[in-house]
Amino acid sequence: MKLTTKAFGFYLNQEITEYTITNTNGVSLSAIPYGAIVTKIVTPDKNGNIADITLNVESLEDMIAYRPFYGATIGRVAGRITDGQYEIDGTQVQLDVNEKGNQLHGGPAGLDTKVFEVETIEASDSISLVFSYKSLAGEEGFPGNLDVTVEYTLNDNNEWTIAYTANTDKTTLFNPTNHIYFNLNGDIHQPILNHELQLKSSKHGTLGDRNLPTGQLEESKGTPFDFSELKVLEEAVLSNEPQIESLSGLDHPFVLDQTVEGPQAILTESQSGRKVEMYTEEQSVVIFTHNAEMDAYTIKGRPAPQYAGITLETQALPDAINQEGFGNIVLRPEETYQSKTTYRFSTMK
Ligand code: G6D
Repeated sequence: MKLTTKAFGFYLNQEITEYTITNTNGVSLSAIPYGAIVTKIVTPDKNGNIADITLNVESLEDMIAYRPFYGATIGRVAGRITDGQYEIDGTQVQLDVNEKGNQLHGGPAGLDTKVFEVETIEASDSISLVFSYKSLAGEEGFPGNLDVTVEYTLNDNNEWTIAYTANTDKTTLFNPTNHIYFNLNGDIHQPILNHELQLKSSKHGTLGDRNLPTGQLEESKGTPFDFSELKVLEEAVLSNEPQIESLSGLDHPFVLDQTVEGPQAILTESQSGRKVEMYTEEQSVVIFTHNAEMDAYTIKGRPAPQYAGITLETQALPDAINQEGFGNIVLRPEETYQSKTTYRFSTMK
């Protein structure tokens, strides 16, 4: 195992360092304290050729200017909160809003825009980057001073584990995720439609006005949302199912079966032979297939194309605070939030 660092850029006169953990199999993970953003993950394909299997812009300037959420830590609450409002213990809370009157991904300056402190932990078969940040009461409208740590560990079994811990001094909400986009082709200019996906999920959430969850969970069996067996993404993403066609792809939460063993998700691409298995303690995963070309910025000289990557965003269901039966994202002062998700990288023949 090896840990290296290099200068990545400057933010508010502060140098931002990129940390790279490389294991003995040639798998590496790089991340920066700005937004605890994962800047790349390099893995070998079945022939031993290494490539970055994530989508990201190429500079800190672009991350700041365009806020694409690529690889970023999302919080305090991932996804959309209807009208940026909720009621708790008889009190109405109005959050800062940033998309069509709703709050998306933590608000106008969510955790993905904050500079975290970093500590490193080096063991014989793993290295961890521990990012910590104190989110002050009132930030983005949320009550409570919130101490957050996001720990990334890469080990010699090619497992990347994300461990979140948080404490608050006043009742608040917390439902973080990581917005990593995978492209197992190792080239973001080749769409992910050729990837295959399997999910241990039998229900998905539907979306309505302003992309907000309708509050309905529907059975996926026999629909384009059915990923009970490995299925080529193109079949779902290009389907004319109204929920999918109106968004030009997937942007939906899937409820993970709680009674089964992981991995709860498997993503593969047969030409490279690359495979990602996802294990999580979370109840759901949001699958987003980068449904539009992003031409405001370029990556390797070209706009980020439609279907440049796929996210597996583990979390409690979006808008849980306003939807019956969507799970609990309330964090109280006497509690400690803890949650882990692991992505395991391997190759098939
Ligand atoms: C998320 O669900 C959302 C998308 O709608 C959004 O556009 C993206 O993040 C940036 O996955």
